[in-house]
Amino acid sequence: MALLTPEDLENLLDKLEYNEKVIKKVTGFEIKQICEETYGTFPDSEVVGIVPVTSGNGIIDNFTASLAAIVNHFGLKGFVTEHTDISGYNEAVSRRADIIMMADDHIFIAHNLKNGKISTNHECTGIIYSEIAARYLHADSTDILVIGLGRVGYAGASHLAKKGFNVYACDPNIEFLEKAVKELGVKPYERNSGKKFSMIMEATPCKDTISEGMVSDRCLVSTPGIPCGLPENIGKKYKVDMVMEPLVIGVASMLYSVF
Ligand code: NAD
Ligand code: 2YH
Repeated sequence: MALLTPEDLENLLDKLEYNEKVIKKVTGFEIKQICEETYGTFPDSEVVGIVPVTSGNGIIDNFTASLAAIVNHFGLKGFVTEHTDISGYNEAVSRRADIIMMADDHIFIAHNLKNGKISTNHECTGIIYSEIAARYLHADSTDILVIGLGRVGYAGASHLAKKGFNVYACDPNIEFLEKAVKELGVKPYERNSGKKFSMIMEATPCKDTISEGMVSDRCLVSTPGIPCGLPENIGKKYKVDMVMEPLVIGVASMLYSVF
């Protein structure tokens, strides 16, 4: 599994500001509004305790500090515990956190201690990026392509299928593709089919996953994938709008899902 790097976390709020503008332009909504409507929730002055976790590859420089900045950006009070791991968890509860956020190398969770709701970053990231793609104002049909059916992409495809979209998907992992066909009713996307999309959600850890044959003119690519799957020349040639941001949008989605 790909871990975030300290470089991914540089200038997060600048990247957010750019993406806020793109999201408003392509959907007509702000991220907060999309989260509110997706989960039917609103913030209520929750306090968020963020616990650094040392297991596995250990602390990622700036990860918990970035989470605190994101929490504050969305109008909540966030603090990073002085202690790590179990001691940090105990400290967060003692300091009256309503929501605990913490991540190891495999999973990143938000747990609301007041209402018992728990969310994962991979599922909430899939939901919010697919929801952004689904709201594209200039979509030419309800056909949408999901590239990558791992943890994030599967959650996105599932969200879109539940919303009634006509979901096409591809993944070199045949088991993942067959599972999505069987459980979600997605259609396998054939690269040589000539079918192009005005809405694409990309969720892979690979470059250049988006090829010229997939994109229609002025399509929207909504992608949490790191690195970017859209080659620059294709983006320019087809005047693609792209939503791509390494952490904040997914974290906003996690918070709203547990309010
Ligand atoms: P994952 O490893 O569970 O799934 C990735 C999937 O992509 C795999 O099933 C793989 O077979 C597939 N894939 C690889 N190459 C492909 C190709 N050319 N075409 C189609 N599918 C291909 O990973 P994940 O947890 O789902 O995360 C996906 C990406 O999203 C990673 O880069 C991760 O770092 C990133 N991520 C970003 C955020 C964010 O907030 N921006 C949050 C979570 C994850
Ligand atoms: O980046 C990660 C993993 N890829 C899980 C995220 C799921 N999308 N984890 C962050 C690890 C943070 C570290 N333990 C810390 O600084 O607390």
